[in-house]
Amino acid sequence: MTEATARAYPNIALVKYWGKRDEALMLPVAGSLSMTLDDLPTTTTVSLTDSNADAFSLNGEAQSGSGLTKVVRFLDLVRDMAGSPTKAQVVSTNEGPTAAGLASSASGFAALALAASKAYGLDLDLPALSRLARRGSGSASRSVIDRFAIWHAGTDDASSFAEQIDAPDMRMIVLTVSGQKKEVSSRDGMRRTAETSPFWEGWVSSTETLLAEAADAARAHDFTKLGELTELHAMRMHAVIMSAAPSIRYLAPASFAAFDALKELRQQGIETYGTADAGPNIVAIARPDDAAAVAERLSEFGSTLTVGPGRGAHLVEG
Ligand code: 2P0
Repeated sequence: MTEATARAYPNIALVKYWGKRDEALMLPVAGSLSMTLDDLPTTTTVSLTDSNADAFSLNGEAQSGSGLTKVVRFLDLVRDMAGSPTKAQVVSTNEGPTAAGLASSASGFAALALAASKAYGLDLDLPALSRLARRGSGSASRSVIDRFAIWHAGTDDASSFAEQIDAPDMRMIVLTVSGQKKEVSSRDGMRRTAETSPFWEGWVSSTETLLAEAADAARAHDFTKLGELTELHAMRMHAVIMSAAPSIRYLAPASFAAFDALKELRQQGIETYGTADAGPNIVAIARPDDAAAVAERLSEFGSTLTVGPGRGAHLVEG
């Protein structure tokens, strides 16, 4: 096969990834746990070409600069594995606005890992595909996996990959409070936090402990415990991020107001918990039957999208 098309979805972490122990290999300081979404896919076709350079187009626009460089470096990894010098054309489409604040790098590199490995004739098992996707973007290691994923931090390339974990069925209500591009990228923000926060060691060690508890709660289908740990871990992540110098603050006033609204809903008997990535948008989790009530309450703060657990990266017809 010299051409392959793959699709992958973003994922939202319940236990967050924030920090690398090895930037070249993209090894995280701690493990993480996420849900792969069933909406906002990236679809990517990789075709081997006779051209003397790789080409990459995203949503119909030819890419140059850092966007192209990231893809070329990733293709170099695949060419090393396959022992092939051949260049490739990569055509990628993101459904759903990148500005929704959902990491398109996760769906993007998960789809690229599968499409490129197939186009170059590699037949990778799931752990190998997750390891490869990780090299493009850490969180992409989790978008390879169906439904819920635990990314084992590992200590080297071989031991750092995601695998499926059982978890209670849930919905995520994604609240977009701002479509603005973030000021500090996750990659730069992680580096600055690790280099300057006096609380860094506490963040790393407490994440490992909390991940073990969250994984137990997920396997036991204990939604309450998993939800409490999810919100707690998001608060800890934003706290350590704010403690960087110069300080980084991703949450906006509307983000805090939305967390307060989730607390009110809990007091009214609707169990929902929140998390937030490297931006002001909030993602609430709820049992399926409660999702509509949560979405209605959150719509006061911006637009909402309700999603469920979705498929990991998979091949589709081109
Ligand atoms: C996560 N984030 O666990 C956390 C929470 C953002 C906040 O994974 O440098 O885009 O490409 O490995 O994967 C964003 O980090 O960063 C992320 P790189 P990535 O979802």
